Amino acid sequence: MLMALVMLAIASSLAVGIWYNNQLSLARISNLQKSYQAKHYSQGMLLWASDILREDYTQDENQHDSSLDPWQQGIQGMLVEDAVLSGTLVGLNGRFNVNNLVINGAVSEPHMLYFKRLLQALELDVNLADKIVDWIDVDQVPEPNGAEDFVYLAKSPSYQTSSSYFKHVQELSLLDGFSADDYAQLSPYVSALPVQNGATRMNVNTMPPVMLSALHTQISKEMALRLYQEGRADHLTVNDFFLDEPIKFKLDDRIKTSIKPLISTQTLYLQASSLVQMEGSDFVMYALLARTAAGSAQVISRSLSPYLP
Ligand SMILES: [Ca+2]
Ligand SMILES: [Ca+2]
Repeated sequence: MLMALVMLAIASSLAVGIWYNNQLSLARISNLQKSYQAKHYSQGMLLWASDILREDYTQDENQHDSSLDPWQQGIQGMLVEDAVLSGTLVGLNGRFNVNNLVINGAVSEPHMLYFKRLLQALELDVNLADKIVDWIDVDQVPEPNGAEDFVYLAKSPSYQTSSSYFKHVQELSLLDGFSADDYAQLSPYVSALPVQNGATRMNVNTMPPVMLSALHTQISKEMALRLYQEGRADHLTVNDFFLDEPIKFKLDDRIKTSIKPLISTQTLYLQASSLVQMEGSDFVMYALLARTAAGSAQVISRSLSPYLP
C-alpha cells in the first residue's frame, strides 16, 4: 500500500514536470514566432522608408530637404493582419558629425574650428574637441589638450581609446573629463556618421539656431533665429541660404568660402524607427540609413537602441 502511494507521488510529480516543460516550450516557440514576425514587419517598414525616400528624390529636382518634406510625417498605427505598425524617419544632417574631426587620418581644421565655436556657444569645454580627435586617431600622441590611452588606463576601471570612428554618440560619455551633464548638453547637437566618403555636411534647413550661429562669428544669435524660421527654413541651395535676408550683406566671399564645405541643403543620413505591436507585446527596431546618389536608401546598421539619444 505504502509502496503504491510512493509510486503514485513520483508519477504525478513527473507528470507535472513534463506538463510544465511543455508549457515552457510552447511559450518559447510562440515568443520566437512573434519576434520573427515582428522582424519581418520591421523589414517591411524599412522598405516603406526606402520607397518614400526614393519618391522624395524623384519629385524634387533640386535635391533639397527640409522639415517641410512629407517623409517627416512617418506612419502611425497602420493595421496589418495581426499587428499595428508605426514608423518614423528622422534626419541626422541637422547635427554635427563628430567623426568629421578626423578625415583621412588628419585633423580637419574647418570642422575643428566649427566644433569649438559650437562647444563655446553651449558653454562646454573646448578641449573636448582634442579628446575626440585622440579617441579616433590611431596614434598614441596626444593632441595639445587631448587624452590618449595612458589617461584612460589610469582610471578605475581602466579602458582604452577606440582608435576608430565613433559608432554611436553615446561613446562620447567615455571621454576624459566629460560629465553626464556635459553629455546631456551636447548630445542633441551631435551625430556619429560614417566618413569613408569624406566629411558629411550639415543641412542648413534643419540646423537649430545655436548651430547656425556657430557657422561664423559674424552670425549673431538674432540672425541665426531669423535664419531658422521656427524650423521651417526651406532653402533650395546653399547659395539661396547665403542670400537669405539676415545674412545677405553680412558675409563676404571669404567667409562664405570658409562656411561652404560644412553645409548643404540635403539630408542624406536618417534614423528609421519601427514599432510593431502584436498581442500585447511591443517590438522596437532602429536602422541607420544613407541615401545614395541614385536616390535609394541603404541600411548601414541596425540596432535595438536609438541612434539619437
Ligand atoms: Ca589615438
Ligand atoms: Ca592622437
